[in-house]
Amino acid sequence: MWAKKHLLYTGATRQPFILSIRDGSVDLSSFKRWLGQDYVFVREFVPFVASVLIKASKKSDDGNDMEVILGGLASLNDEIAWFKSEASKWDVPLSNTVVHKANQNYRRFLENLMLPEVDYAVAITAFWAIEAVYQESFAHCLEDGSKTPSELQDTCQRWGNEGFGEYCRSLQKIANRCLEKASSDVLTKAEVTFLRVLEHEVEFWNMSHGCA
Ligand code: HMH
Repeated sequence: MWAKKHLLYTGATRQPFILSIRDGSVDLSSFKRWLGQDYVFVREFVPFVASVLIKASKKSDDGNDMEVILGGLASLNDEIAWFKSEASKWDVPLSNTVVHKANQNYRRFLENLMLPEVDYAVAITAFWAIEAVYQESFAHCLEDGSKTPSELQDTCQRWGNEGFGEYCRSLQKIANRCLEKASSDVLTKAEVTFLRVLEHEVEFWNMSHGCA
């Protein structure tokens, strides 16, 4: 299980689309496709994060969880505004977007995770993994030696910046705390959910890259 996780995590954060941004060879039509599709994704991600917030308010024994998740929701507010301005800069229409299969599948997966019977530990693990993949992927495009095109720097900064990294570590801490106390049944569900997130992330990059 651990080997599989590690392999998939590397696959999700070092996927060819990300590597093409990092080495400057990225096809801008791929980037635009990603932009339009990710906006649609984020509009489903917001209610998912809201559902995690509700679970935190009911289940959590640590008062700080709510603040961290609420901070995440606040940054999604900025993110939606950013998508709108970025889309107009790139001439990507945001209404009537044809939602690609991989995106539909990912959105359906999130919908299922919003159900009240899904344990807080499982939902927060998914939430952390979803954010962490973007953080690690885009931070990789900002490292020394990367040749990320200047017009994509802003996108990479959005998720690759140190503050976002700190926020991901806060989510990870919450998830770890919940998992330490979880039953083996919940632990298994969280592991499976984590792997599913990675698979959906890989599919999402593949779709953007035009290989799906
Ligand atoms: C597909 N995964 C996808 N889109 C995002 N915006 C994030 C993760 C991080 O918020």
